[in-house]
Formats: sequence, structure tokens, C-alpha cells
Amino acid sequence: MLYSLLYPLHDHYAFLNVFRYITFRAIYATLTALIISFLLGPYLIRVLRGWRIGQQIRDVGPQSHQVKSGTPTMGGILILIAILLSTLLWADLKNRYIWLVIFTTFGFGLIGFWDDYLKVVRKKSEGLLPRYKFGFQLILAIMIAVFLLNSPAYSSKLYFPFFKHFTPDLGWLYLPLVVFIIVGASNAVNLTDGLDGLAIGPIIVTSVAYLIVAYISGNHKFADYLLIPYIEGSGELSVFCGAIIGAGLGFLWFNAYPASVFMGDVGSLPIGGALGTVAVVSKHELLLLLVGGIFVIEALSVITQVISFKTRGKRVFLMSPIHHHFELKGWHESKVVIRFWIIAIILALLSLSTLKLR
Ligand code: 57M
Repeated sequence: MLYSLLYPLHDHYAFLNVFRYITFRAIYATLTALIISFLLGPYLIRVLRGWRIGQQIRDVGPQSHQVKSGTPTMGGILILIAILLSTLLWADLKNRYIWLVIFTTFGFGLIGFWDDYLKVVRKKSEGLLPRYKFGFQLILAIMIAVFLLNSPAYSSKLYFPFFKHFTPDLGWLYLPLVVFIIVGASNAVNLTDGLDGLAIGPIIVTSVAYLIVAYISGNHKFADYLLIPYIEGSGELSVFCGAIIGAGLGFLWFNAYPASVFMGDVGSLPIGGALGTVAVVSKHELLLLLVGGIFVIEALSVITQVISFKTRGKRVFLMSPIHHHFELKGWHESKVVIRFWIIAIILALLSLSTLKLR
């Protein structure tokens, strides 16, 4: 909004010219979301406590988690408010991709809120029935894919890291890929959110990586130099990624061990879905598998465990997702979290290096 209001005045006030720069607005979107989180966080935690919106701890989990019973959850509301307000303030609201990621965040956020509400407020431990939870996610993801495939400047070509000349045009077959990326990312982040700070750390790292990818993809000179597809308008998503970084850092202030608040599905589902959407818009969908490798490892650990248990009657891990496996091996919760953050940073650096290695 500030871009539309203030940039046009730069003829009279030269310093307002700075609002044209995405880098400037991404930095201030980060700082704005961070300040909103710091200001709103304590108040929201008090409200969640007052309304007894506390986490029920399942007894099948690690015993060390029992002390967490009653920790306020649905803290993702704080993250979403910070992201949405900061994006509305600093992004160019004439950009179609900004409204697409806002739609994704709001839509997946409603699904997560509904799930949390049933679990925490109505005390229905299973929450939203899987067929509704995944059904609504699929509908949203299909709507996003159809919007993109009907966007004039958007191509259904698939780009691979390292291979600059192999760009198959999938046509409408691109739709199921987009749906898989967005719904997969949403649920992988959801599964990862099982230790204090474990999900928000890689979310911040992934957002930094995609802030850079979106900026480069939306800049003709950089895109041509790096031989990556130029996606007109995708650079504005750097402002949105900045808002996620700021909101994530602010939430981490309260979610760091021992956590004062959990994000809930109202936080994990929309952020995963939004990062998936940014990856798709910037035409670096497959790169998300590397950048978000922690989320992929966590989801694969569950799939492996369930398949092994159902087919062989044996577990591969002491418990899945894999963060519980390390807990049961005796690693302290914080040790698991920090080590997963280190791996996330390594994967993000490797991912960014592929932009040059083509
Ligand atoms: C999402 N939710 C956490 C919190 C957070 C199919 C199966 C793999 C499903 C999976 C599952 O239920 N996943 C749900 C993970 C839960 O966190 C809440 O959920 C929100 C995120 N969606 O914001 O509100 C627990 O995680 C802990 N936590 C923290 N700090 C945080 O900052 O300590 C969360 C955030 C919280 C708290 O204890 O209660 C979760 O783990 O449920 N199920 C599992 O992940 C279970 N694994 C399991 O059953 N494994 C089986 C296989 C056959 C599926 C096995 O390996 O044998 C584990 N989770 C729990 N208990 N709670 C282990 C058992």
C-alpha cells in the first residue's frame, strides 16, 4: 500500500524514490512483521491462556513432552497477522502474485484454524476429518494451479536444477505437480512442527532462500545472466518472503525452548502452502525439495515408518517423524532442533549454489 501511496510522490520528494526498490521494501516488510510479532505476541499468549486454548499431549508420544500439556497453541494466528499486515503495507498491491499468496495463506490458515478449533476448543482429538482436511487443501491448490495456468505470462514448462536446456512443457499435466508441491509442503511443515522451534527455523531459512530466488527470477538481468526463467512480477514475492522471515523470527522469540506457545495447524499449514506457492510462481518448484529438505526428510520418515509397520510389522525408526527418533535415542530436544536448523542452512546454501551451477 505504501508503494502505491508514496512512490508517485517521488517527483516532489526525491527520497520517496526508494519505495520503488523491492530490496528496500522486503527489508522493511521483515522489520515490520518482526515488530508486530513482538508487540502482539505477549498479548495473544495471554488471551490463549485465558481462553484455555492449550495443547493436549498424546500419551503415545515421548514422555518428555508430557510437561508441555496446556501450552497455549494456535500461536500461528500471530504469525498470519504479522505476515498479512506487513505484506499489505509494503508490497505492491497491484501485483497478482501477491494476492495469490495472500489467498493461499488465508485459505490454508482457515483449514488449520478449523482443525485446531475442533482439537483444542471442542476437545475432538482427531480434529478435522482427514478427508475434509485434505479435500479442502486439494481444492485450494487446484484453484491456485488453474489461476497460474490461465495467467498469460506464466508457462507450464518445468525447470530442473543444474539442467538449463531440459525444460519439458507439461501443459495441463503441470496442474497435478503444482497441487503436489503446495499440499505436500503444507503437510510436511505440519508434520515437522513437533519440537520447540523445529518448524519455524527451517521456515525462516527457506523463506530467505526463496526471497533471493523470487528476486532473481523477477529481475531480467539476473535471470538472463543465471540462465533461469524470467517471471515478470515474481520479484514482489521477495516482500512476502521478508514478511514470513520477520513474523517467523518474532514467533521464534516465544516458541524457543521451552516454548511459551505452539503455532498450531493454523500456522504450519498456511506457511507450508505459501512457501509451496512461492516456489511454483518463481518456477523453482523442484528446488523446494532441496531447500525444504528438512520438511521432506520429516515427511518421508513418517511414510517409511507407516509402510514398514503395515507391511513388515516393524518400525524403521524408534518413532516418527524422525525428530522423535533422535529424542528417544537420548538427544535433548534443543539439540535435535539446533542440529536440524544447521542441516536446513546447509541445504539452503547448496540450493542457492545450483542457481550458478547450470
Ligand atoms: C502434526 N503435531 C505434533 C502443536 C503444533 C500420521 C502421523 C505421523 C501423524 C502425526 C501427527 O499427529 N502430526 C500432527 C504434529 C504436536 O504439535 C501440535 O501440532 C501443531 C502442528 N501441527 O503447533 O500444536 C506435538 O508436538 C509437540 N510440539 C512441541 N513444540 C512445538 O513448538 O513440543 C509441537 C510444536 C505437541 C507437542 O508435544 O503436542 C505432534 O507430534 O503430534 N503423528 C505424530 O507425529 C506422532 N507419531 C506417530 O504416531 N508415529 C507412529 C507412526 C506409525 C505414524 C510411529 O512412529 O510409530 C507423534 N506425535 C505425538 N505423539 N504427539 C508421536 C506420538
